[in-house]
Amino acid sequence: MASPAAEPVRNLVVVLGDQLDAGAAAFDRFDRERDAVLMMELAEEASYVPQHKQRLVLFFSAMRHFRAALRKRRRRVHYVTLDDADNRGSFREEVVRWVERTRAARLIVTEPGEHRVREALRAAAGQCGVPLDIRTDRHFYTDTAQFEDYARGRRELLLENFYRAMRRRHDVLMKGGKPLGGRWNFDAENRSAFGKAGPGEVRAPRRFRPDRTTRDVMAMVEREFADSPGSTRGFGLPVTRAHAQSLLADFVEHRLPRFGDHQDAMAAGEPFLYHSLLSTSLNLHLLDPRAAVQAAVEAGEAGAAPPNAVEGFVRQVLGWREYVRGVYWSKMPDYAALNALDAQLPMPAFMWSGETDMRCVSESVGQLVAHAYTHHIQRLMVLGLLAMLLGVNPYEVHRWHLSLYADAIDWVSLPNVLGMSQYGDGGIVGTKPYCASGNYINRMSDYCAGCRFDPGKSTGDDACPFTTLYWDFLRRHRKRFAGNPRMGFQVRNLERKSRTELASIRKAADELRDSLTAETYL
Ligand code: FAD
Ligand code: DLZ
Ligand code: SF4
Repeated sequence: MASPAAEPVRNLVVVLGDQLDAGAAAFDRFDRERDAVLMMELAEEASYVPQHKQRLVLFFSAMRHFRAALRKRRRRVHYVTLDDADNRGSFREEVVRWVERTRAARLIVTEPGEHRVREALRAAAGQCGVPLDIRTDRHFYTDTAQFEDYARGRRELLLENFYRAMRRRHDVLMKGGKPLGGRWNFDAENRSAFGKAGPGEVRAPRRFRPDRTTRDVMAMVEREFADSPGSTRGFGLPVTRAHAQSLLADFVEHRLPRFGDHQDAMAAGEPFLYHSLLSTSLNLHLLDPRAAVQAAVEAGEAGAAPPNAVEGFVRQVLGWREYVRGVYWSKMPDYAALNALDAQLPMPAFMWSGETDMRCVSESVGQLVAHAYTHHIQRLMVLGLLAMLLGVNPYEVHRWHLSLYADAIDWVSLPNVLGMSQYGDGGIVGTKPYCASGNYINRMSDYCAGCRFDPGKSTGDDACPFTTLYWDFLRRHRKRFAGNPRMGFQVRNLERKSRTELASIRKAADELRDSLTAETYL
């Protein structure tokens, strides 16, 4: 601890909970004698939305492990625990306290992952009258200025174009200036369902037994956040770089080979299937995306994984992940307020508890509460889809997502939730809304077989709420989508329905909206 008599600190390097990389730009030219690191466990970050207990354990435990790694490198670390009596609880107030305490001449931070946090740090620096040096986040392939350059002058920010540019620029899956295997994209080969036989036995992803540090954090979270969603029980996510490397190896060996075929498939009782579970490690910067991409590419070269798996995985990490970050920083802060479909309903209570007859929803929310995780297609085509069809406010959906998913950070959650899944941005991230009826879920999963509703029906006692709401969604937004060439097929199908049928669907949808949103959690 610095005492008032100690020498003033030259640079105080602020490390946020999702910046756990000793090679980050904030550490460039770090001088052990004159500089210090500041890390803070903050009540505000843990409660500005209620947060899943496993998410809290992940952040606090990974932060404490990183503190140990820094100290091992003999870097001076001021680490404020959540229960420290002097902890003022917010970025702004804690940074001010520590600048005063260490008499630091300058603050340094790697670009935060959230606009709100960047502004809080700026406010703190302004309040103390010290310069704030915000350094490029080298974790990402693309820095924010490069994305701005890329986006400038383009009418549309299509993922596919950006992805191809990334493949070229970083020479990933390229041969002689052309895409390896002659194709940029194996998307059409990423959509196999499991059929009646189901997925068979699926090997569970590697979990990491909580060590003493993690167990202390688990006890703290159970004590301090007793009312938060979920339980710390079963926590097994990576909290160190070594864990993250080990999970990557486990994925490449056991799940990557089938990742491509079944990327979009869902199965009851199978929360992880062939997904990597690497999002928390990537987002906390325990794992470099280049290492993940490289490992997949090498598996492809060795013949251990087929092209649709390798390309599918590379597209997610080198394509989507970089793209949504670029969109976030080029559109914030206005992006958060977009609500193109004027959706205003609250999030239903069953989206927190899973207590509903809709089997696809109860299964997905059940997994979410158990693991602070669901895979992509459950996010997009079950939970996100239902919220959009109902007309839940897109920022509320984002807040719910931040609450329950361990991997949610603003830069990645907001464009995915508000943009991709809710079409709140009116077509920046996706050129059309991801809207579908229960028939899609039936095709891609075994949920409907055990559900009391019938995915083919839009009215009647056993009508599937997704199907009812789907037709009503098209009806409500028909004018907007009629001119969208990618929606032509869906709009034409709507137009085939008789006025009487549409009137019954509308009545059923109105009743559903009332009943499903009658109870809310917050
Ligand atoms: P895998 O299926 O194994 O994919 C590999 C990796 O690719 C992921 O770890 C992730 O880093 C990256 N990736 C895949 N798709 C995306 C994408 N659309 N955007 C950014 N990265 C992607 N991802 C988050 O990391 N945090 C979020 O808060 C988040 N919110 C989402 C909300 C919605 C509504 C949707 C549709 C997607 C969201 N995603 C988010 C993207 C994706 O669903 C998750 O990254 C993925 O499910 C995490 O599980 P995994 O690591 O097993 O991923
Ligand atoms: C999500 C989170 C939580 C729960 N707690 C902390 C914390 O105590 N200290 C911290 O530095 N970061 C935390 N985070 C991450 C932040 O909310 C935010 O997402 C990042 O700082 C953005 O870069
Ligand atoms: Fe979900 Fe409808 Fe299928 Fe039931 S019938 S599982 S509600 S899609």
